[in-house]
Amino acid sequence: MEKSAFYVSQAYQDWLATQEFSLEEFLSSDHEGRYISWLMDVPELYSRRTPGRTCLSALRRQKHQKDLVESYIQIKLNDSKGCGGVMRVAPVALQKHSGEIKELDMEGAEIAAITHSHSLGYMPAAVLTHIIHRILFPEIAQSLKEIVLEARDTAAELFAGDSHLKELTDIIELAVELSENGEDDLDNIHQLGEGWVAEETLGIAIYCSLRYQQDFSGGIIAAVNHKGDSDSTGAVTGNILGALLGYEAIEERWKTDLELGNVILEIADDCYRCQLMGWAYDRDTDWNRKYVQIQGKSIQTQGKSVQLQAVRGDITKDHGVQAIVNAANTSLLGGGGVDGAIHRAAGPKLLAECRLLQGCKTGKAKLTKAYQLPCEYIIHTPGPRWNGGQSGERELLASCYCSCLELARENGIRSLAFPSISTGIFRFPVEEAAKIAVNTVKSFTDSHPKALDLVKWVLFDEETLKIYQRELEGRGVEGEKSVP
Ligand code: AR6
Repeated sequence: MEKSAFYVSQAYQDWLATQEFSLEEFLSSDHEGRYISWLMDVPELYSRRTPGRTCLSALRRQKHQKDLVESYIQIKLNDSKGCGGVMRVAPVALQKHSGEIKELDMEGAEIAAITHSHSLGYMPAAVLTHIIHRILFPEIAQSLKEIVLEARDTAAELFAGDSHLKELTDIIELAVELSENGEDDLDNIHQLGEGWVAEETLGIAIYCSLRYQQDFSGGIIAAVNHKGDSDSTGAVTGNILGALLGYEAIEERWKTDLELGNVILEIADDCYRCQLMGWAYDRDTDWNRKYVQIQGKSIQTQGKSVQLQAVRGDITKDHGVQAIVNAANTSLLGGGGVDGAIHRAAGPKLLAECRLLQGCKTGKAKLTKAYQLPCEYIIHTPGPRWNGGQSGERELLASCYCSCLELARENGIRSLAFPSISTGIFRFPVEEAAKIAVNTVKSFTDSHPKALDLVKWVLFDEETLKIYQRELEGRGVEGEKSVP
């Protein structure tokens, strides 16, 4: 399964907090490291707007889950086929997907299944995902009706053998048929049901969209004027007609003064930009910061205490960290030692990005992407050149470590690897450098216990490794040995 359902489930936990706490309570409690989205900074969201009970109870049960769930469809949390799942799934379809469309449909179903475990709760989400994706990324010219029928067929294939499948395909077919009969909307909609359950919501939305293919307002007005769950049927109809007709087709009177309209547009823009980058968090650092690792949280590893390690190796190889530190010089344009190795391994794009940074002062740090290196970021810090110890070298070296750790924290980087800064070409005595390095990192992690998961030193030679290990052991941390 794609990771997206896991990320959505974590974002739902953010939302759950807004239903359980006021903004003041949230801010005054110890939630650092527990939430992921910038939306937690939007005060209006801390408000209960009759959330579905199924949804609340499903999310409360998942509260303490930390690991990647293989399939929400397999984990039955309830037997609900309420419309909450299908109603929230439309953004999945915005992905420019390179594989088969049924993989995306399944992703939609998986996301609906986070809260609704009955197959009629999640199968309609697969159908809606399919419809919206085909509208936005057509492979051949197809009418909306053809798309709907294709979505039905794909669901029939995906969920073959499900005992409720026929109820879903029947309601889709009925919606298509009714949309062509010329009768009154209300009578037709009531034949499809009231929209409280997902297959009815989908049926009503398909009906309204087919009937009002050129008329966004007409479709929405039909979808919200019946005695059932009209906000849900209106929302799903809006998903389909919005994809079909575009933002401009939404009448101005419905867009002006829309509550949280700016927040909605910001999320839409973020989705669009992230999609252009192939949903690659490392390329779209804004997305990463706003939706994946905000507040220094890495959702796969939350809750563990910080690990400090010294290992022997080449820092340009894979050490399972998000960022590596480069012992750079103030030009940031490359050099010898570890700096040269990092530039060679990352490729020429690193130098191109470094040129834009206009250097860096000794003791400070700057961040770049990692390009061909097996991590996400490089933190570049120019260490001090050893000049007998009377020129503030010790303070500057400590400042290198502090600046790197601060930068990591600000960017949600939870694991990083340092080389032995300044002890090569800059000739800082290794014993003293190791003491400063370990002391500085230790006091940072003591004062920010939730900011990081792992700090490693990746040391090139056995002698340097032994010195760092001794320092770590002296501070009660056991150094881990590894073969280069
Ligand atoms: N992986 C891990 N450690 C390494 C690697 C590697 N691939 N290569 C070298 N080291 P140095 P400095 C170790 O000289 O003293 C550059 O020209 C090395 O054995 O790289 O801070 C810059 O542009 C030593 O223990 O960095 C600056 O001008 C440690 O990394 C200047 O050198 C640091 O050695 C910075 O000098």
